[in-house]
Amino acid sequence: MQEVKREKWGNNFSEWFRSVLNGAELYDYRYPIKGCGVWRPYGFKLRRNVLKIIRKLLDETNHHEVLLPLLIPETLLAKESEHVKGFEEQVYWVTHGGLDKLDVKLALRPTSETALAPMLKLWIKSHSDLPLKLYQVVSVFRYETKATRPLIRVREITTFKEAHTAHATLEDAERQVKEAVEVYSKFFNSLGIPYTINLRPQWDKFAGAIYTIAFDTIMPDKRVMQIGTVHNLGQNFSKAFEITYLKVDGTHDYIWQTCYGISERAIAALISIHGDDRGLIIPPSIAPIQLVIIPIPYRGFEEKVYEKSREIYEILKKAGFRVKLDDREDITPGSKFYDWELRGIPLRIEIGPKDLEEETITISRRDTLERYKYKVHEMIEKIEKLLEEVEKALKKRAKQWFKNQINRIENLEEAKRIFEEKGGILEVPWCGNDECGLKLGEKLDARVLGEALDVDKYVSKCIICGKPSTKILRLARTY
Ligand code: PR8
Repeated sequence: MQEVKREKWGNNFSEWFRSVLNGAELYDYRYPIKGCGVWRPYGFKLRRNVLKIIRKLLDETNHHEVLLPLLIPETLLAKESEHVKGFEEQVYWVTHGGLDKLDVKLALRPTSETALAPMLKLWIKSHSDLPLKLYQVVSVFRYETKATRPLIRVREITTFKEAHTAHATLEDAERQVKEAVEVYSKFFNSLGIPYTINLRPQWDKFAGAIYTIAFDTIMPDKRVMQIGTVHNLGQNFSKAFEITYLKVDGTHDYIWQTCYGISERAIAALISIHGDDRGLIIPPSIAPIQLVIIPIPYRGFEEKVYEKSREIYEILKKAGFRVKLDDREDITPGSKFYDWELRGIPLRIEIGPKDLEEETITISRRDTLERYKYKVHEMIEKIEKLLEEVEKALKKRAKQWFKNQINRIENLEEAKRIFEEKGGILEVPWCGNDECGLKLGEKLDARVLGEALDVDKYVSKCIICGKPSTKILRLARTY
């Protein structure tokens, strides 16, 4: 039995990640603009399957897909003062149309709150127009000054799924925040990406929001990546843009808003969390190719082996599997194994002379490298079951690994030691005071992820000031 190794994956993650993106032909980061990459056919198919899930979840909860312009005039972008302050260092500007200098500079959207606002003002008249739940999947541009990395921190975010909602009351906006958290939880669950849910500290909220809730996952190098955020915007934008609606009692009020977004970071997490030293392992439910058939020709049996392989391919395709027959004749089966392992195809089917004789197929699992033999007449049922098993096993392994990277500690010295040694997420009892959070962040040279929202009530003493505490604060080194 071959061994599943995760040494390169864990110890040299950056290099592993780049070599997998290139080797598996997912995403090419050699485009001559920093922070921009190209989705290649295989990566694009994976991206499409991931987007299918989020679109379904949003459509089912009464969100409607729209498409807003890429350009935002400076006058609009600058209307909400916190928002523009937060983004001013990250905006790309269009200053010319051909040879003419533009009267008003145009921003390449870094996000679309201010593009949508003047339209909401036109569309929303009365309480019967609310709630309004919209989303789009587009490119946004951010001139990131921290180190850029393919998919993880890009300057053209090509897979920005942003949702924007409008409500009659604060309560309804709060309900929407809960719904968004639920939608994202389901989304990440279906990709098998484990996460924690954290209320970001006030100093780290979205520019223009009253608060931000974030989904944070842990990457193989034990550093934390923010993979989704839900923001309650209160009435900040509606006041700046004067978006009001007619209430039932005949008076007017400003609308309440929320917004939430994910990006290709979800795909980066998916790729990273399930991989191993041989490359990707894609969960069967979203794998562009679930099964690859590799003929093993032996002298004298070549034609028969290829013929049988084609026959099996047709049967499996008809049964609804996403299957690929690799019948390239100029490449050895060994190199084909390597190719498809790197691309993370969940199951490999080999067909050799022995299989011809015995009316069988030989199957190998990508996640555990275990091998099985099935009779052809029962293979459909067996493969269905095996795909389900792989899906479950991947999710379980990811969850287990994730759990092991979270350390809850009540003593400051021990917290320091464990955090230095193990990285990952540190959980400590916390009085709720920002100052204590900041102090601890400085002591550990870590980022404060915020208050854990996905834990049970916890009575203890604040690790910094010693006052009674009921909250858990999370910290980590982050991307
Ligand atoms: C909003 N407005 O914009 P957010 N590369 C890859 N992914 C990124 C990058 C980047 N440079 N920057 C952010 N993300 C709100 C909500 C509309 C939608 C990802 O929120 O600025 C992060 O996972 O928090 C982030 O959580 C998400 O986009 C939303 O961005």
